[in-house]
Formats: sequence, C-alpha cells, structure tokens
Amino acid sequence: MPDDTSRFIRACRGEPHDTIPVWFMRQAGRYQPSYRALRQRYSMLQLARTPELIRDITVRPVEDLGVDAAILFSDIMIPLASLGIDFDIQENVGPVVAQPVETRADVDALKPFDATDVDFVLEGVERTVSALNGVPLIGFSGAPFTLASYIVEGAPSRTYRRTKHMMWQEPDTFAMLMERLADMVIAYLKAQAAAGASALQIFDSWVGALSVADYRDSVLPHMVHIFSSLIELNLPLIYFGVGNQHLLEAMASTGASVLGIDWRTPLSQARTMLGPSITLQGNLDPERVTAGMDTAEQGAIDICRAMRGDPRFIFNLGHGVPKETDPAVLKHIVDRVHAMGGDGA
Ligand code: 1CP
Repeated sequence: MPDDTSRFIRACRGEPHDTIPVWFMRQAGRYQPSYRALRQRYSMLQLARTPELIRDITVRPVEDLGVDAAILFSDIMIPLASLGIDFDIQENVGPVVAQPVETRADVDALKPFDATDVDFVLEGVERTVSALNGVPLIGFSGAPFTLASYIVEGAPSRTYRRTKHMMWQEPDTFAMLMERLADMVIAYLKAQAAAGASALQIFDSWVGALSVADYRDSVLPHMVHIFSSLIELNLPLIYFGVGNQHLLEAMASTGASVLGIDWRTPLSQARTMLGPSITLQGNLDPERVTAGMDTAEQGAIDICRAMRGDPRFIFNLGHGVPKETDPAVLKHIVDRVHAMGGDGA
C-alpha cells in the first residue's frame, strides 16, 4: 500500500514532515548508464509498452538516488494510440505523428479513449507499486494543449504555429479537440489511480507559448474540467508548465493542489503571487546539474534557504534532467536537500 505518511505526500498536502522531499522530472532516462544499456536492446516505445521494464526503469532512480517519489516511466504520447493516433518516438527528435490532426473531420474521426488499450501501463503501475515498498508513485498525463501541440504540428515545434492557427481560426474544431483530449486525460489518470498511483502530475510543458488571454479563453476551461473531475480521487494533483510565469495565477485557479514552477520564477515570488495554500514544486535550473557538483549544490542551497520553513515545498528541477547529467551530482543534491530540512524547514 502507498505510504500516506511519506514526506512527499505530506508536503503535497501541507502537513508537517521531517525534511524537504525531492524527486526529479526525467529521473529515469538517458543520463543513466542502466537506461542507456536497455536502449541498446529496445526502442523507447518497446520499453514503455512492457510492464516489467516499466517497473524496473521506474524503480531504479529511487534505489540509486534515494528520491522521495517515483514517476512512472512512460511518455505523454502513449495513451494517444487509443484515439487512433499513429506516432513514433524518434531518437534525438521526439514524438512524430504520422497523420497530424488538421480538420474538424480529423477530430471527429478520433476514437473514444479506452483504458483497456493501455493495459500495459496499468499493469506497469501495479507492478511498480508492489516493488516500491511504500515509496509513492506519481502517475502522469500530458495536458490537452501540450498533447494538441504534438498531434496538430506532427512533430516537436518551437512556434506551435499550426496549433495556434487552429485555435484562432477554427475555434470550434480546437475546442472539440481539447474536449476529446480532456476526456482522455481524466479517464487515463483515473485508471492510473485505480492501479495504485499515489499522486498525479499533468505536464503542460508548452503552454507557456500562449498569452494570458488565449490561455484563459481556450485552455483554462478544459483544465478546470479535468481538475474538478479528478478531485474525487482525493490524491495530490500536480500541474506543471515551462516559461509560464505569466500564467501562474490562472494555472493555480484550476484546482491543482501542487504547481510545478520552472527556474525562471523565484519560488518566493511564486509564493507571494499564489498565497500559502498551494504546494510549490521546483525549480533548480536543469543546466545547473550539468555544470558540476559545486554549481549544482549552490543552486540547490539557495532554493532551500529561500523556502525554509514552508510546509508546502517539494524540491525538483525546473524541467527534466538533461541527458548529459552525472548521476553522482543528482545523488549529492538529494542528500544535500534532505540535510537542509528538519521541522519541515
Ligand atoms: O530515446 C529515448 O529513450 C527517448 C527519450 C524519452 C524519455 C526517456 C522520451 C521521448 N520520453 C521519455 C520518458 C518520459 N517522457 C517521462 C518519464 C518519466 C520521468 O520523468 O522520469 C515523462 C514524464 C515524459 C513526458 C514527456 N514526454 C513530456 C512532458 C515532460 C517534459 O519533458 O516536458 C514531453 C513534452 C514529452 C515529449 C517527448 N518525449 C520524448 C522527447 C524527447 C520529448 C520532447 C520532445 C520535444 O522537444 O518536443
């Protein structure tokens, strides 16, 4: 059974805990020799579709680094196959979609999400939870806008041009796509919770590309729908974006219990802006951990000092672990952050 008294869950809820909890986005991945060895034999998608491998990859950073939570090894693209979206994850590129969604007819042709299509993920969650001995498992999904940015563009984009054009010029089509994706996110996250996940994170990595007005008009209603549908699970719900300082107040109004903050926004400023009742997660610049032990440590210390005594703080990077990272630096950061806590400080 997941351990409700873990410091990670307690910090999500703002309950007293012994020291600062820490985990890292992309803590399972290519900076690890063990992951690179598996990738010699299997593609990313083969790994993400095999429950035993999901378990082994997910548990490994908990054992190696001593982090306070595991995050399911998977990808935000995985559940989209159930809608009939054919994609691949290409080395050094990322997700590529065979037939991008362009028209209202394309949206209407999407199949309803069926959780039995992702049995391998749910079995991966079950196997991982039994192997974790009470360390909480974070399940996750992409958010509708970030998912839409891949399936409308067809590949990683820096401008999100097609997605924005659809949002402005075909608002009904865009809203219908967002609705279909929101329904998928809700069902997918509920299934992960039923399989044993202790917390759920929604990655809206690219939403910072939108203006506040566009976010409020075209994204926020779907996020409010998602969070209000998940509240009955009574699990911590984490909402994360990058380059989204201008959206933080709107994102905090969705019903998320934890907000992931990137490295550009000082956590003290986010706290002042958002008030005391939301947990903040972040926000070491990911390039600090590629810059060596001292530079990484100094950044971590500064963050922990700024958040000293705040019961609603979880240490993380501001985005994922870069693949050039030395695992020993991450291990040192975990130990250093744990040593700085005490009395929830
Ligand atoms: O070759 C490989 O092994 C693939 C590299 C890789 C890995 C390790 C990809 C391709 N995805 C993943 C795992 C992954 N993806 C996790 C694992 C759990 C963990 O954090 O340890 C998670 C949570 C994700 C989620 C994900 N995929 C996001 C949201 C988080 C984020 O980084 O912002 C996004 C945007 C993706 C898309 C994606 N998948 C892979 C890549 C390289 C990308 C980004 C491409 C781009 O720049 O748009």
